[in-house]
Amino acid sequence: MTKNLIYLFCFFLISCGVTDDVLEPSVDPEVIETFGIRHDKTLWQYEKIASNEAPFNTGDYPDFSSVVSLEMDISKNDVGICSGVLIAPNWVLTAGHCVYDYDTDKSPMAASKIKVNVGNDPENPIQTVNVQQIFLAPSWLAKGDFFVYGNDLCLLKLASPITKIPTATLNYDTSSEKVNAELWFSGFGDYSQQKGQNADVFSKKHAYQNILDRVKEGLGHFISNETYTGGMLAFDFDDPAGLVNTLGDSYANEEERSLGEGSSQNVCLNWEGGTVEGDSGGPIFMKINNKWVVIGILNGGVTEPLKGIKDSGYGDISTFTKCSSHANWIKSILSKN
Ligand SMILES: [Ca+2]
Ligand SMILES: [Ca+2]
Repeated sequence: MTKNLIYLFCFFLISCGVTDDVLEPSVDPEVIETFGIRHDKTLWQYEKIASNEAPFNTGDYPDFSSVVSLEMDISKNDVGICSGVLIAPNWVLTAGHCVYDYDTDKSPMAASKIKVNVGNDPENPIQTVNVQQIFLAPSWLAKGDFFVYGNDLCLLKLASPITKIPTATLNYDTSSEKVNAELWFSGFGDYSQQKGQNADVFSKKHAYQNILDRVKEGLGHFISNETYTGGMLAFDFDDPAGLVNTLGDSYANEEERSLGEGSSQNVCLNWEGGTVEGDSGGPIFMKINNKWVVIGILNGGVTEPLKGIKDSGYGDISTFTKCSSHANWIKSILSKN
């Protein structure tokens, strides 16, 4: 591959003019350093989960085959990487910031710049489909100050249907995302910082679990006399020793506070993980009425929830756009197009 791989990810961009008190981490990060997955597990295990290989092929796990990778021609020398989920044979749901055009400084980019890869390995996709049209959530703007409104969503209408994989079901019920629920996330973010990974090839699909720590509703704002309301979901990446619990400790910076009040357990699940760059647009699944459904799309993360904590390491906080907050918009785009 001759182009650079640029894995897209966003951090909240809040300009508040307030200097936060920054705390030192309570433990030496060197002691518990990791990247995206538990330090005592290996990446191939998380890739196996995402492939629905036995024993991960029962109803205890979502079917991750609806998770697709997005390849964006963002400039002459760069390929952008994002993740998304197939919600109808010709519709992919992803994050709004994934279609930002760095060449023109506008959003969305031309639909012709995006390719959708099906399968677990973007280097060897089982199907590749072009995008016909991009629909940004109506209140989403390209500039970062809208990240906090829970509206970082985008629908891609495909040029031809994807028929080789099942579609995921979206949750439209705004009250069913329960704090403390078990979740699974899946995406194609960049694991080249893991041992044995090659930074010049696409990372494979991976999946991991976590616990929903925050549900933030009613993030309203006005644009052109219209009121729009978004929602956010969030979880933290707990370490096996229970030493770092960023959404459960007493320190919260401005970005973390914008996710609302709440607590978090210091429980590291068997397959706990945190998001990495390029996971943007990937879905979180929650079991509702005995069925795994998509409740959120990865938006990004909180910047340095504790001083010294590394991105995608223990303590990292991932933030998601709450899909049900945008049910009416999603339904209307799918029915009219
Ligand atoms: Ca957690
Ligand atoms: Ca926690």
